[in-house]
Amino acid sequence: MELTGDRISKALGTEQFGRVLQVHDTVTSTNDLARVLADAGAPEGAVVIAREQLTGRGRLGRQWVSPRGGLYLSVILRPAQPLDEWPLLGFLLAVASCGAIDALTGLRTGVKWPNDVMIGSRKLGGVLVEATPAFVVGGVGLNANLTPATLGALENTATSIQALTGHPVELSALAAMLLTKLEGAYSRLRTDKAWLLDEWRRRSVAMGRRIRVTGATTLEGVAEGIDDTGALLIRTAEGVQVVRAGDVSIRLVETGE
Ligand code: BT5
Repeated sequence: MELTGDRISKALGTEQFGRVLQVHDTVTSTNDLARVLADAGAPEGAVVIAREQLTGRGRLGRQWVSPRGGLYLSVILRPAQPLDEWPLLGFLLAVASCGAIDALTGLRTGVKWPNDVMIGSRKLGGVLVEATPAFVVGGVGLNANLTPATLGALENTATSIQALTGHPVELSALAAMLLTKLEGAYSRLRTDKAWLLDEWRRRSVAMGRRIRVTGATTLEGVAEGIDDTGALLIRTAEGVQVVRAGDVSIRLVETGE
């Protein structure tokens, strides 16, 4: 069943998120369109969705492979929290994505720092948070109904809901469930940051495992968790190091044990 604004609206359990909604067929990047919309004064919770993206992007200028069958969604946020707490919005989007997928499919999804959506060591989705002083655009890409053929070169590191469950998920229902979970989590974040951090920790696939951090710094050690600002704690031979999101990636290191 095709993804449509009508189907999403009917399934929404929100007051605000997704009530201003654009659904496009093909776009460059939903984050770009959402930014234009936000600049023009769109309210918090306004959403842009596309059936495919031509230049979908990840963090640090990386590409996000965005063929038909995936969900590509960007939401405008105008958070009241201080700027230094905005990194938590990435956790929020990842945790809400997990909640939506689990509720609709019965899968048990996890997260990998800073905000990958995972099943085991395979990537099922990603989150891109782009902030300006006036607003934040939160982008989510979920591999819903992608086949191994459409995943192409990513076949060994990525997976999709369809590949895992054996049947497609309804994209409009997935979008509506994601927005419903997101609105609930976002309003909870105002008074209860601990809930979000706990939920993220509970879903972490790397906790206690050997990881390698690459980027501005290169470190290898055991993932100890996250602190209350969302920074990653990694135990290395030199002690516990704090890694902030930004110019870094982490990989699970297979130890063969
Ligand atoms: C992310 O970046 O994981 C954030 C992805 C966010 C995509 C959404 S879609 C809606 C909105 N509009 C956009 O233009 N973007 C957002 P990062 O952590 O940098 O991961 C990127 C890396 O993941 C790539 O370098 C590939 O290795 C891998 N990758 C690319 N496409 C993938 C896919 N569809 N599934 C799994 N892995 C993928």
